[in-house]
Amino acid sequence: MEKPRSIVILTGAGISAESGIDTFRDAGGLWEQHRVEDVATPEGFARDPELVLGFYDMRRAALANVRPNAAHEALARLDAEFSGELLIVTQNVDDLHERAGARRVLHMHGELKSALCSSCEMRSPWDAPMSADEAGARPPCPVCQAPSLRPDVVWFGEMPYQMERIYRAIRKADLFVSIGTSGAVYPAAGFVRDARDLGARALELNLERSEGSHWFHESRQGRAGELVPEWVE
Ligand code: BV8
Repeated sequence: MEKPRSIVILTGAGISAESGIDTFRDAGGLWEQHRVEDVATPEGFARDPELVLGFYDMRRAALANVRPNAAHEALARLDAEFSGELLIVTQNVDDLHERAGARRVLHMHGELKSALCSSCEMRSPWDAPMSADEAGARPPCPVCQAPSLRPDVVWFGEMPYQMERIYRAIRKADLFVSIGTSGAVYPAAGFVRDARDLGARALELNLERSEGSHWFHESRQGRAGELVPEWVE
């Protein structure tokens, strides 16, 4: 294939696995410790806010102990060197793409290091616990001071962020690359079909075949830390 002019890259938990961040569905993954219905839905948050806030506090705090891996670093090099259109759409809520130096990153499911206020609906950078302190007080929203912060992540049943911007990029893409995702959750899992229908070439780089592998022109199995630098070079 001649050099692509416009690339969309979709990443999932598998790209951060070698950095030591649990994936969702692999054995011992995040969901195994908590039922997804309990911690990644608005209903779960309404039912037990402290359980959900604690789940995200733990994951946010863990970011201090992990570093980007060779896959994040390869994508950051691509971002710096590729003169065409490039968008890294990540389902991940960690900050490893940015810490590797990537700039054209879109977090469609939000970010651990951001807080959303249920009162004023403003989002603020956040890197502290959100659950109540020993006096039972929740931290105030940096904008309106209300004690109504929630994790700025997209839960099941909630609309992912910047979908129009993502579909605009997919419409222009002549290459769609999916890295480290099980293809289990929509609308992200459907992007490969949209890209193919619009004429893009579709490549999957994943540890094992995923639910969507059959939609890709090419699917390579292996660790992202090896496959991504190989592909970027
Ligand atoms: C919406 C953020 C509508 C929070 C997440 C029935 C049919 C179709 C759809 C639905 C349905 N019922 C409900 C739905 C919709 C639902 C959905 O898709 N459900 C699924 C379960 C069927 N989707 C939604 O609700 C979405 N919203 O549809 O809104 C709407 C419309 C209008 C108005 C309002 C609303 C929102 C979904 C977002 C949920 N939030 N995360 C948080 O992080 O806590 S989802 C979460 O799981 C991730 O963000 C990601 O999106 C998803 C999948 O996880 P992966 O990243 O793929 O990780 P996983 O562990 O699954 O896989 C890891 C992969 O890596 C594996 O394949 C493994 O082999 C590989 N791997 C491991 N190690 C390595 C590796 N690869 C390479 N190298 C390695 N070393």
